[in-house]
Order: sequence, then structure tokens, then C-alpha cells
Amino acid sequence: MYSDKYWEKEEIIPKKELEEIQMKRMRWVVRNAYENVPFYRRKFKEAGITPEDIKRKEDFCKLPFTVKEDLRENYPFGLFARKKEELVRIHTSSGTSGKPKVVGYTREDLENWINQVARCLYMVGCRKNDVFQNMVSYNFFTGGLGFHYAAERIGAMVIPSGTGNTERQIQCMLDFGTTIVHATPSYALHIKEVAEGMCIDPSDLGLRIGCFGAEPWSENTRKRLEDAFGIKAFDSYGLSEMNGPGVAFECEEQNGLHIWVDHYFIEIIDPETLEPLGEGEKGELVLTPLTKEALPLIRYRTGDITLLLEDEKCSCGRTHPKIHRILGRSDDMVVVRGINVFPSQIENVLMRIPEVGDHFQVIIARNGTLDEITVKVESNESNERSKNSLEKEKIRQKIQKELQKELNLRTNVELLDKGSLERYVLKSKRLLDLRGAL
Ligand code: DLL
Repeated sequence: MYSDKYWEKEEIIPKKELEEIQMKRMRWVVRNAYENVPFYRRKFKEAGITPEDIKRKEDFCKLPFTVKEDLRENYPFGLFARKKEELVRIHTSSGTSGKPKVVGYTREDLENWINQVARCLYMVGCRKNDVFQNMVSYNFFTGGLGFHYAAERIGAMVIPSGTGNTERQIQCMLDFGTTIVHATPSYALHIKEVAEGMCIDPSDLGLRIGCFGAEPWSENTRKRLEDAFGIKAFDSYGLSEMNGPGVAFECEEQNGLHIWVDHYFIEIIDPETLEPLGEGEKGELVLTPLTKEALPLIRYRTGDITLLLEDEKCSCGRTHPKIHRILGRSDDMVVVRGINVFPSQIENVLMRIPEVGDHFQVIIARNGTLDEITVKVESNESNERSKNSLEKEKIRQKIQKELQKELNLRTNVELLDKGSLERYVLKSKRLLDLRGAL
């Protein structure tokens, strides 16, 4: 351990030194891909470049992009730069269609990854005497083992409770003295509800810190979680193709996520023109892992929309840049009557309305030639205590008005009783686009 405040000295090295490390690693990663992955050798040839052409940072944009389809088409191990016998683990990530993406790790890759996630956990205050309850899936998903080994490395006591069986999760918190939880934000909201159903005030569970991620969530959801559990809630970002969790994480400022640029080279591009965008411009995040031996993905298009925040010195002392919380995925963004809408925008509006419960669903359908958005949203009251229909109609109209203000779009709002919508233990599915299904 480096000091009381930081897990690794690399978190605070001067920017200039960071850039030098990046350049050195970039050249290594390009060579690793070119020499060991026939797919990249072919792509480089097609682009008319060799690893020797990559000398400076500016040269990097000559390199071809890698997309999710490339992983699927080369299923299972076609993009690996190491032989199977050198790998010590694989994970998979299933999308909405086709074959899952398979990602692999050498021993060195795992070492790096564990330290990256440990960096994140240490940054938000996880220490040796903490009890860390890991409420995400351990099956194939990177979130389970990724956090598990990192919390162990710090020396915290890990409860590998996985997903589901919510009442038992709550009992574990009480019996074992959990201080830090890790879950998707939507599952955390569900835990809150189940605890209340067990007549337990979530703030009496004794939790201190929540690490939430793996799906988009909003500032207002953070507020709800922090208020209900009496915790500090931190946003955690990552993706299987870049090891898993641990790519970017909030620090105590809770104002943007530090992205570890000694391990990832980052770019933000316009997803339509593929042109690079500058600081403060919203676009698609493109990542190149700089230390991964087994799977050197070059300029990987994540599909995630964010922006690079202004390069001010963070009060936590870390020198790594920050990105805005993920606004949504480019394939989650729906264009309705010419207007771009992200489900996370809708979430942010709903979660600031006190009469609204924690769960909602967005349905897009075509009515004749016109696209319609329906927002099904639960009230914060249970069936028995429901308001009369006049009061309900007033709330419904209020929600509709707030959404219209934010989205510039009229939506149909249906106010449902608490408990009407499906609950998810891992990633929630809040957007249902029925337009293609017609
Ligand atoms: O979700 C890795 C992870 C595990 C991250 C645990 C955080 C915590 P995948 O299943 O491959 O990996 O999904 C990656 O999830 O491209 C984003 O679209 C989305 N995502 C992940 N974290 C966030 C976040 C893991 N904090 C995909 N906010 C990514 C918004 C997120 N979206």
C-alpha cells in the first residue's frame, strides 16, 4: 500500500509522467495486437500502417476501431493475443443478440485488474476493517469476482452473497455487520423496498458506503439511495471488454469518475462521423486497454455516451482525468419524433418527484405514423394506502408536465400501484422499444 490515502502511487503521478507511461504502453499494445492477433494484422494492412507508424499520441487516430461485432465474429478466442495455456480465466458478457463476448486474462492481467478495482474501493473508503457484501452475479459476469478479489486484497471481509434472495441479503447485513454494499442501483432500490416490507428502516442496517454501477443511473437516484440507507453512494463504471469493473470510479467529490489512464487510453468521438471530440463535448467513449496481454482491443467503441470533464485538479489529489457519469448507451438512445431521448434522462426527472416510487418502464411504440412514448411509473404508496382517483390524476399530470419540460416531448404517463412492475436483481430492463416489433 502506498499511503493512507492512496492505494497505488500511480494515482497521483504528475500528468506529464502519466502521458509518458501511456505512450510507452500504447506502443507495446499496438505491437502485441499486430504480432499476435491475425485479425489486427489484417486490419493494420488494410489501413496501410505498421506498429512503427505509431510514435506519438496523435498517430493513434490512424488505427482502426474495434467494435462489439468483431468480438462476436471471432467467437470465442479469435481476438486473443495469448495461447489458451497462458490464460487463467475467462468471463463472458451476453448482449441482446447472438453469441456472447468472451474476454480472457493472463495471470498478469488479473493482477492488474484486481489492483485497479482495489484502487477504486480504497478511493471510496474501503479499508481492512470493512465488511463488504457483494450482491452481484458471480456467474460469468465480471462484477462478482472483480470486486470480490479487490475487496479481499484490501483486507476487507467479503460476503459473496451474489444476486437475489433479498430477505436473506438483508439478514446477512444485520448478522455479519456489513458496512459496504456492491449492487446495481436498481437492485439497491429493490433492497430498500424489501427492507421496508420487513419493517426495517434501511438506515438502521449500519451501512456506510454503496458502490453502484453496471447500468445507467441518475443523480436523483443517488439522492434516494443515500437518504434511504444513510450511505455515501459512488458510481462505478466498467465493461467486460476492458477487464470489467474498475475502469472509472467516483472519488469523495462525487462529481465525475476518475478514469485510470495508466491502464486505458481514452477518446471521445462523434458516433456518427467518428471524428474526435474535445473536452466537454458529449460523445461515444472509445477505450484501448494499455496493459492487457490477453486481449489487446484497439480503439474499442464502447457505445457508452459521456464527456470528458474539464481538466481541473481534483481535490482528492488524483491526477487522472474525470468523465461525466454515463448518460446512456448509443443503442439505448431513442429518437422519438426527431428528439433524442435517453432512459436515464427520464429516470432523473422521475426520481426527483416525491410521489413517484422507485420503479418505472419506458415503452416506445408507433401509433400510425407517429412515435409515442409511454412512461409506466409506480406510485410511492402501496395499494392499501393509495390515493383517490382525483389525487392520482393530479400526480399523473404533474409527472407528464415535468417530463415535457425536460424532454421537450409529450409522453403518456401511467401511474401504477407500488409493486406492479417487474424487479431486477442485476441489470434492469427499463426500455421497451416496440417499433421494430411491428
Ligand atoms: O457491467 C462491468 C461492471 C460490473 C461495471 C460491476 C460496474 C460494476 P458488462 O456486463 O460488460 O460489464 O456491461 C458493460 O454496462 O458498456 C455500460 O453500457 C454499462 N455500464 C457499466 N457501468 C455503468 C455505469 C459490466 N456506472 C456496460 N453507468 C457498459 C452506466 C454502465 N452504465
